[in-house]
Parts: sequence; C-alpha cells; structure tokens
Amino acid sequence: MKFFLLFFFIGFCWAQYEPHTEKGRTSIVHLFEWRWADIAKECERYLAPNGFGGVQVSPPNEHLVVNNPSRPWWERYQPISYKICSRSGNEDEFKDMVTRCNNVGVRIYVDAVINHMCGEGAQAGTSSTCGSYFNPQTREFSGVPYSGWDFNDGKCRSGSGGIENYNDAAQVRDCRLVGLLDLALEKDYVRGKVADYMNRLIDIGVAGFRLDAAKHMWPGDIKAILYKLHNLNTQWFSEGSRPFIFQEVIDLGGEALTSSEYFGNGRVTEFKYGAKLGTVMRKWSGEKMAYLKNWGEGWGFMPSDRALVFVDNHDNQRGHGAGGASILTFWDARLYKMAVGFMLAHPYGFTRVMSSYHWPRYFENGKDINDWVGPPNDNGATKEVTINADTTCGNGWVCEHRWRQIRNMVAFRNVVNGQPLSNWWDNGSNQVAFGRGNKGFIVFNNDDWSLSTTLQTGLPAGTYCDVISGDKIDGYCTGIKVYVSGLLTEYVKMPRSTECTIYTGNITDSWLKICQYCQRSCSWT
Ligand code: AAO
Repeated sequence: MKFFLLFFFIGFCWAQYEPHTEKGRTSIVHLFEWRWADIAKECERYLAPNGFGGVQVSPPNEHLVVNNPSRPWWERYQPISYKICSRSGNEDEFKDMVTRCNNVGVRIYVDAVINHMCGEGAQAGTSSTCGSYFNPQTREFSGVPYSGWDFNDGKCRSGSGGIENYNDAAQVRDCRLVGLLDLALEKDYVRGKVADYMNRLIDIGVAGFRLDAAKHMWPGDIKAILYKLHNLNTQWFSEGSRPFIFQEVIDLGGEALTSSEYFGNGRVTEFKYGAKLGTVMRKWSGEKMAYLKNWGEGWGFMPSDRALVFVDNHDNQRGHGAGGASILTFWDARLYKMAVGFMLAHPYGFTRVMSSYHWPRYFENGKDINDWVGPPNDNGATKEVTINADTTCGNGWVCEHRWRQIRNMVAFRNVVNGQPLSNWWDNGSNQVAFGRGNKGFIVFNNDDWSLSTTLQTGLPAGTYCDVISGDKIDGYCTGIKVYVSGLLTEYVKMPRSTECTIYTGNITDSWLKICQYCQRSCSWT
C-alpha cells in the first residue's frame, strides 16, 4: 500500500499535462522551420489577435549541416550540441522571440531532440550550424561535451546496432533509430547535460517541450530528466508552474510499446487520430462521418486529457513517421479544412495545427522522392515569411493557420471551451452536425449531394454568422447568415462537400472574447 501511494505521489507531482496557454486559448500551431525573427512577428501581428495559444518551434539547438542532399529539413533532428544556434536563428533571436511572444500571451514549446546526436555515418569535422567540432566515429561532441562513454553502444543487443525489430522494447530504446547515435540516458552525466539545455530554455521563458522520439527513450529515464527541470519563468508564469510535456510516441497498435507507458511523464501524441480521421474523410475502408459520433476514446484512442492531437505533422505530411497515405495535408485542401475543422470543433484532446512550406512533391513508385526538401531558402539560408496583401503568406510558405476556415475554427474552439458535445445529428452517411453546449454549432457535408434539413442546435434564438464561409468583421457578417429560432435552426442549406459553422452572434461573453482578440468593435447583433 505504501509503495503504491508513493508511486502515485511521484507520478502526480511531475507529470505535466497543462500547456499553460493564456486563459481562453486552446490550440497551438507548429510553425515548422520558421525563423525566430518571423515567429516573433507572427505572434504579435497574427497569433495573439486571433487567439492562438502557442507555437511549437523547430529544434533550436546546434545541428548537423547536410549538403547531400542539400540542406534537408531533417538535418535539424541530428544534434551536434545544445548551443542555441540553429537554422532558425541564434540565441539572441530566440530570446527575443520568446519574450515578444510571451508578452502578447503566446507560448513557445520547444521540439527537444534528446534521444540521440547525429547519424553514425556523418563526416567528422565542423559542418554544423555553429561550427562545434564533432566526430561520430569516436563519439566526440566537443560542444557538449560527450564522448564514447555517453552512448548506448554497449547496451544495444541487435546485430547491426540499429533498431531492427519494433516488437523488441529494449531494442527500440537502446539501439540506433535510423543510425542516429543513441545517448545513454541512464547516465547521470548525460541526464545533467540534457537537463541543463532544457533549463536554459525554461529560464528564457519557454512553456514546455515536445520530446522527439520519446518512444526510443525509457519512460524512467525521461522522468529522471524531468525531475531536474526548473519551474517556468515567473515573469510570465505563476509560481511553481511545471513545463508542459508532450512526448512523440507513435503507437498505432501491434508493437511492443504502448503510449500508456508514457502517461506518467506528460501528454503523448495520438497518431491514431490523424490516420483514422484521414481514412474517414477520404471514405476509405467503408468509413463515413456518421461513425464519428463516438470519436475519441470510443475509437480506441488514449484518454482525452493525455492526448496531443493533430491532423498531420511534419513527418507524415511527407511520408515519414507513421499514418501512411490516409493522412490529410494542405495538398488536399478541401478535405483538409474539413478535417481540421472537425478536430477544432470536437472536444477530444489538446489540439495542434500544422503550418507548412511548399516543396516540389513528386511521387515515384508511391514514394515522394522530394520528401527531404528543406524550407524555402537562398543558398541554405531560410527565407523570410512574407505576408501578402490578402493576408496569405509568400516566399513558399503555406501558412495553413492563416486559412480563414482554420483560423476561425481556432477562435471557435476558444469560444466553446469547456462546453460538452451536444445535439449530434447525422444522416447515416457523411453529413453530420453537432453543437458545443449553447455556444457554437457546426455542420459538415462530405456527401456528394446537398444537405437541407432542420436541426436542433441548442443555441439561443438569433442570427448567427457562419465563420467557415466568411468572417465577422466590425459587427458585419461576410459569410452566410444563419437564423436560429427557438432551439431550432430553421434552415441549413449547403452545397455538397462543404461545412459551415455557426456561433452566437448576440453580444455575449463568448463573442466579446473573440472581439477582444481581433480588437474589433462588437456592434453586430
Ligand atoms: C535521416 C535520413 C536517414 C539516415 C539518418 C541518419 O533520412 O536515411 O539514416 O538521417 O543519418 C527525421 C527524419 C529521418 C531523418 C532523421 C535525422 O524523419 O528521415 O533520418 O530526422 O535526420 C520512427 C520514430 C519516430 C520518428 C519517425 C520518423 O519512432 O520517433 O521514425 N519521428 C521523429 C521526428 C522525425 C525525426 C526523428 C524522430 C529523429 O518527428 O522528424 O526523423 O530525430 C513505425 C514505428 C514508428 C517509426 C516508423 C518510421 O511506424 O512504429 O515508431 O517512427 O515506423 O520508422 C505503419 C505502422 C507504423 C509504422 C509505419 C512505418 O503506419 O502502423 O507503426 O507503418 O513503417
């Protein structure tokens, strides 16, 4: 009994599930490969005014510079040291970003690559973003420093030294993932170096971490590192706040490891979410939207309060990682907007929106041969994210988070936060609708015929603005206006394969919140 209580106490103390977003902000966005200077500006000019809670940033530490192929995005997942010195900018620029984003209430979450250093085959030298000497063959990383003592070479039990069998838990944790030199995280010295790095970031003001390749680390080793972490910076966070932790564990079932082993440390990425939602929206394997009625735990997902969810991520949008061809991305814009809209309207999980750049996708034998292509750049230097007159991004940046439907659904999620899913309706096929208490209502039509029906919304009577088809600007609705009488929506008519969202247009608390973000007047009724 005593043992049980002690265990429970430790787990409770250190597990960190709370993202520390500003009150009323419920989603984060991954600004994949953005420069710190651009993220700082985006926090001020766009993310804060539109109610985004935070940003997942690409790994900020010194990393390998790969020239063959030329500067792939994945070079950032090959650490050379923990100096804050990456393709996105230097330490001063990083600090400036964290300060400016925090000052407008937008949090920064760092992608922490702590399972490994660079690949075993990299050439010894100084070809890295900060020029620290390293030698993968002798395991010397002078910028940390690490030496041969600090890696798992002696511990790995596979023939090749690499992970050969995902059904062998020890191999997955102790051997090299795609040849990446596997750190001995059971060593106090290594834990200390990793914790020093994370603590420097915490002291600068970050709110938490994505733990890259968490599946390849023993949960107990992660916990030991988390123990060493500082509380968040009290300039922006309340006394005693622990960093938000979400661990990248790919668990689609059928392997030795499960996500639940990591719940004691924090949240975990739910990869089934995007894989299944993509299958439903594409209507593969006989799936249809009507089946989404019990979406969430009912579909075999982890508990909602442990899940970090997303439609696509930087790996599976280009065929890396897991999920396969069902994953929806900006390349399938119409279905993608519906899927992201569904995710943001549905109460399950903590939501992350993806924001990408264009690359010359080209399939050969079912594989994108350009899956390595890095961010828009001039001779390797990442290009600025420019903003066009119509608020879209230039210079090759996609900026899905600026797409009207996605941006407005981020606001919708904030407004309906805490409200239960209610008034589910479906036609037995791919037309579905549901509300979130009396705050908002959404309708999807992914059938090949139009939708025309009367729905119970749960909303107070009034005129509502559909924020999928338009915006509410200065009290004027540029989208479809929807009239709700009593507790019934009188009329919903939608062309095939569209969606529309309705939320309260009366001057209520929830609407005022949105107005505050937009700094617009609220005279519309
Ligand atoms: C690069 C080169 C390599 C080279 C290496 C070292 O591409 O050829 O050997 O350098 O020189 C990224 C890139 C890698 C890149 C690496 C380092 O994706 O291509 O390697 O940077 O530059 C596993 C891990 C997961 C990982 C994912 C990519 O579990 O942690 O692979 N994601 C993170 C990052 C990612 C990064 C790293 C980790 C490394 O997000 O960007 O790599 O820091 C199964 C397993 C999964 C496993 C996948 C892929 O999934 O379950 O755990 O993910 O395989 O190996 C079905 C199954 C599903 C299965 C899937 C694929 O869907 O249901 O379970 O098939 O088989």
